[in-house]
Amino acid sequence: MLTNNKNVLKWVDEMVALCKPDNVVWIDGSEEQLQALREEAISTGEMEALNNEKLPGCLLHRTDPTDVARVEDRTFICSNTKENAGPTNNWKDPEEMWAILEPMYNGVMKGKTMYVIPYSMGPIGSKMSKVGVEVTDSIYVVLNMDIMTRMGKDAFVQLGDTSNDFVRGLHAKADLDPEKRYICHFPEKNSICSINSGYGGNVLLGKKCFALRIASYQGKNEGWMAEHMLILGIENPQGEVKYICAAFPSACGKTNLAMLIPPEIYAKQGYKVWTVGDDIAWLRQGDDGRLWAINPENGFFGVAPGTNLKSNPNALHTTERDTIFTNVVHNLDDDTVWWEGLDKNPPKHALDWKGNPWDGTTSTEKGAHPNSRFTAPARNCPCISKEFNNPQGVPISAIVFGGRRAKTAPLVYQSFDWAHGVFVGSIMASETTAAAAGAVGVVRRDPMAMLPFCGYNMGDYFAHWLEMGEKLGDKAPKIFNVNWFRTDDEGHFIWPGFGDNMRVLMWILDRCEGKADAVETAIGYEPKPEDINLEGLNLSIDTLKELLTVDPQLWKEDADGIEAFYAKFGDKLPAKLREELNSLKDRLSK
Ligand code: GTP
Ligand code: SPV
Ligand code: MN
Repeated sequence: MLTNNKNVLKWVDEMVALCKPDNVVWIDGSEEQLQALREEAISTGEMEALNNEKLPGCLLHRTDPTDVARVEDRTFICSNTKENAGPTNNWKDPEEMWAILEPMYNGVMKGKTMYVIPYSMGPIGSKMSKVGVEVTDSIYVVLNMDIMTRMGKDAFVQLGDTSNDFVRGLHAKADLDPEKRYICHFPEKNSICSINSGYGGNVLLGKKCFALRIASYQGKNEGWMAEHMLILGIENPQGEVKYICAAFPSACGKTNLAMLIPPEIYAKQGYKVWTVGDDIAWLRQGDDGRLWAINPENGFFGVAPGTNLKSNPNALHTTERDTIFTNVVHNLDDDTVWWEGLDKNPPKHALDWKGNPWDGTTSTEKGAHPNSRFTAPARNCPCISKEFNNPQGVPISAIVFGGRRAKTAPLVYQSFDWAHGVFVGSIMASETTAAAAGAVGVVRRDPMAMLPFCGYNMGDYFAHWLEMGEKLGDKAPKIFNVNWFRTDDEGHFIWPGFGDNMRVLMWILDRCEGKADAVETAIGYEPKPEDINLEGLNLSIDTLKELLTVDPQLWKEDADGIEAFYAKFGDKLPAKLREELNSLKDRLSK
């Protein structure tokens, strides 16, 4: 036992009595214990060791082929009332849900070991951090939680001996039956239950389940925010760093933006980019009145396909050691890994993500799953911010929203003010991706990139955003929207994206500092085309102008879509947002 905290001990006893494991192992976080678990997982085939010279400390894992992404239709917010979960979440009464779950958990760990994982979301010692305890029957979960969180006995020090303020997470792989897969959140009880899955976002309960769904609910009650946002710092040649948060839906470019390599024109002047986080931000008003952010995570659970030395060298270098690869190609010639978009040399003698023989030189099937992932420690990242472990976090100058929109949204625009910025976030829409089960490429509303992650009524969530703006007053970050994904008539992306996105971020920071001009349009402020630096880029000013066009017809149609979306919230929709929609319509018809 690693703690004397009676609340923890009592809950773990209850979980043991329910799941009836043969053994219980408390995870202290020591390298010795972790190494023994790695060896055990390798001996049972749960994980495979990779080439220890080329990829030291790296492991490969395959999930069940029916279990490769988050499952939004099996994810529930079991608030005390349906209204508290709101119109965008699946809801079930907590008691009814427990009546379904309890028999499934009863004896589910017979013949197995239960691992008790204490972890901190956020740096140990930070007032912004929060503790969770996850019990699981999966070594894969333990080893991933080690990378993604501050795991082990220090988390119990952070919790203290008497506190009851920890998130209880119960996970069992059971038999991976998709029909019996449940990812359930009980916000009022600080607890999460996950069963019949072994895939990242469904089972690493510190991540989406706690750090977004439960934490967003806690944030509303406690006056802070938990958001699906990256955090990056841009250092100017004088050594000053300004920080930006950006919310994009799953697989829409957060990891890539967070680790971007500055284009030559900026690099040669001495600009640098630093990564604080790539997926989740916890935001709080600081003593100085500004908004401060921490990344509650300790690693990156990143999309593998498309990651290469050109698109994201920092991510690739981050995965060169002590990384877990999930559902990628196994190159049997040298025991390394491969995925689509890594390079133009797919291996000939390989196993695909399902473990079947695969010849990349002839196969027409993809070798890696589109949602294959790497789990890599933040400390490996060549551009990790020196503030990464700062318990205060970093002060935020700008908040950026964005999604995949083939046509409607321009490359970048700025909101008129905070409330209009909340409107801009609330009307976000994006094409769906492989990060969640279901159709890919379908446009849906995804406010603030939080549709799958808001742990309470999204109408109340919008109101909370508006309240935060009132508290922050003139110290509030400026709010922007970007779209890297506009396509031409043949469906090709027009904007080069990746490192070149910094050209847009520079305009954003200039706007925050009052250094750049703007053009007022119906939807917000846009840059003057000449204010986006295109030096060294093979892109004409006319193409840039096209990227900045706002088609009133498309926007009128979009406004109807927003109207329909807003209607779901009934009187939970803040009046302010309806006013913003009406003003947008007025401006569009002028
Ligand atoms: P989650 O981890 O699911 O939350 O995703 P994420 O938002 O971190 O997405 P990520 O950065 O992993 O990018 C996902 C996909 O988008 C990858 O296939 C990238 O290659 C692609 N992508 C990222 N940035 C850009 C960009 O600027 N332009 C284009 N065209 N594609 C991009
Ligand atoms: C996402 O889907 O937004 C992810 C991956 O970051 S998961 O952890 O599976 O949610
Ligand atoms: Mn994500």
